[in-house]
Amino acid sequence: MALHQGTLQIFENNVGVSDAVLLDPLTEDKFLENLQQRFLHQQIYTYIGNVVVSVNPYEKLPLYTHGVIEEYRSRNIYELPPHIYAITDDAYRSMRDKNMDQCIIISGESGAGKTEASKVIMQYVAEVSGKGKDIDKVKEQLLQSNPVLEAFGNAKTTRNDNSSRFGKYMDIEFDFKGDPVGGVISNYLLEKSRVASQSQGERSFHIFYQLLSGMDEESLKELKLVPGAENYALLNKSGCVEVETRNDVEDFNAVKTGMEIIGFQKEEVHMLFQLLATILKLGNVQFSERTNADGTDGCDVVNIAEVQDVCTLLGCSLETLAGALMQRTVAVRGDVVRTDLSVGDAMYARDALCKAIYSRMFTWLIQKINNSIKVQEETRTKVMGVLDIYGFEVFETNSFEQFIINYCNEKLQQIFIELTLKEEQDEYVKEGIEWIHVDYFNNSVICDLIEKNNLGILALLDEECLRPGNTSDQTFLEKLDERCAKHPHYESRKCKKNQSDKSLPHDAFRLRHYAGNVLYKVSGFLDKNNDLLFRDLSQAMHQCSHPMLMELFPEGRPTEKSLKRPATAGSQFKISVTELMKNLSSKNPNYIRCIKPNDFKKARDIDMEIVRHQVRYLGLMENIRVRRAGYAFRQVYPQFLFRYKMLAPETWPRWAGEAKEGVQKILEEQNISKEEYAFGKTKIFIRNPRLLFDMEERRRERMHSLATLIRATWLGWK
Ligand code: AOV
Ligand code: MG
Repeated sequence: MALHQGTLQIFENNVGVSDAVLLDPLTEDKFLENLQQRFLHQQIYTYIGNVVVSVNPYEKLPLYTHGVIEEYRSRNIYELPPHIYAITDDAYRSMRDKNMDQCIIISGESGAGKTEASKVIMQYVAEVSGKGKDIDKVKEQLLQSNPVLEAFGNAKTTRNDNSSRFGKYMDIEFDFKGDPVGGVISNYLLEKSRVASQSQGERSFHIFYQLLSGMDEESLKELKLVPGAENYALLNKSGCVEVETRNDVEDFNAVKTGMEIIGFQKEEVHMLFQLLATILKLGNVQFSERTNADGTDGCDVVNIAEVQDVCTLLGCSLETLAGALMQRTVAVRGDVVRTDLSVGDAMYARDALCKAIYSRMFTWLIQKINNSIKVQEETRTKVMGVLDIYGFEVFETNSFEQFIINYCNEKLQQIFIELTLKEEQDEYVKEGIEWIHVDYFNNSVICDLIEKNNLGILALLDEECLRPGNTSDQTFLEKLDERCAKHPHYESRKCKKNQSDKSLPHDAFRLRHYAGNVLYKVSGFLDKNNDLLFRDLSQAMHQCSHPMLMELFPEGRPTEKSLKRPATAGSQFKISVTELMKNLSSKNPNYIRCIKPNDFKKARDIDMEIVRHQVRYLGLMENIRVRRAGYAFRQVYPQFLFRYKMLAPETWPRWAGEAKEGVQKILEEQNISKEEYAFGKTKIFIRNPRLLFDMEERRRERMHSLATLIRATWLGWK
């Protein structure tokens, strides 16, 4: 069916209300019912003003075809049913025609559909922008970065079979014509602990399984590997090797093709695979206890052949690597001594090495992609950024990683609140209309609790990591209990207010996040924040003849004197998140708010309580209130005039004067109090959507009587 012009027409063609701002009455139940009704009719997108709310359908819907793209191309946002294409098109055109840098911020909990949405955006931009040999190459490279990054940075979790385990912000850069000329990807803290272990039912990063099932046996042999993830200690402990919804063999081929298109050299791809093999082999290395003559503990490698294989892969001597795995060099009063590691310490060091190799390799990969998609300074003029970051997470056991991920989501919520209000305010100022203050829940109190200089949880964690003496996760918790006990969003067993709360164990603290309460077990916080690798290991890596490793472990250079402590993981993350927020604030923001309909990854199943929870923490009702508190509806004068001109005798059938005056005539004719609307410079602002419903009703009646009149006249003629 052809879709007509006109803002409100769309509501008639749609199930429910396409823009929740126009809900009447506006209640949470009504909002949810509307989402549900639409979802059950495969209308997964709904607007709140210009924000897209997207409910994950968990099935392929015919929403992303070439034909649909053509429909949305260069149309106004309200002309067609809500779609990511519509806001992408709006953002793209504002960027191209008004020279405004844009960003699209996608948020929502794990599995809600953020990564899929980011791909939909990229697909749209690629299709509607210009064509040509060079442009097509850039587009192809940008698109191909997805399968490659997903292979290395995504994994199956209990919440999502393809969960992003890193945050990604991608700037797509355009020339003055609006054609893509390149891009820059920034990544945020990869969850590298997943390399060493995974929770039951989860997997490590996809690439390991892809390699082991997709690579031919001959090539695997060259990498000293055998097919089958079950053969590797790092992959066979979580009870999950295969995932029904994923095809590791196909995906492996896609990754190889992707790397080729992006411009990876054959040798580079080979080196990456060697490092993956190294990690898998190292993971298989086992240690046995040994008691030294002086009574101290030491260890031996049980399966030295595995270490030998790694040495062959990396080009290093067995003595160096085995030595670095079993011993540690320490400086004691100016003397350098080697001490043996206990089995526990050796295992810890081995895992730390696997994680370090993987995460540094990931950073290398991003740099490599960035180098390929980089543009010449002169051609770049405008930017569209797409943010797809890990969603808010609550698992059975939550650790440092969830703390960091949830902190990031807390910041995104903060920027959403700030910018939505700010944008609204700016529009009022621009249109010369008085701004009315709106009350809203400001989560900056939680952000402060986490990030405040010297006082926040991150600072206290750093303090505990850097403080000499016997510090541990437990002393960290004690410090938190002491400093944060009074904070309304902090809870722990030690706090007076929570002493009778049996659901709070002694080794955890709970944060009342904007999105819900999360209990964090402190075990591992210090280690993960410290993120240290024994120097012997970094030196061993640097000594390898493997060119990539040398680059990845620069601190292992023998001449590297500085034992300067690298910044902790937490403080690095805080810095990059702050930068990200600054970057996003400098652009015109567009939002996609993703919602997960159920916990079973099931199509056509919408659990209203689960959705209600997300609607609450995404602050969607507040979002609607902000839009409605002042003037719920606004439209440029000519469009408004065109739609309602039959409601006033002066404007019907034709109005020759200024559009603004015509609109004034129409509104006067409706006998509405003057406080209900305001005249901006280019738009009419209407306070209560009810008014529009009434006008729509009158319009329908008028159309009906006009049609009757025309028919009667026609019959009369006959
Ligand atoms: P996420 O990015 O929000 O989670 P994804 O975008 O990976 O979630 O979506 C999870 C899964 O839901 C996908 O693998 C698809 O199977 C399905 N899905 C999502 N959006 C759509 C859609 N528009 N159409 C069809 N299926 C969809 V996380 O990365 O875990 O926070 O860290
Ligand atoms: Mg994702």
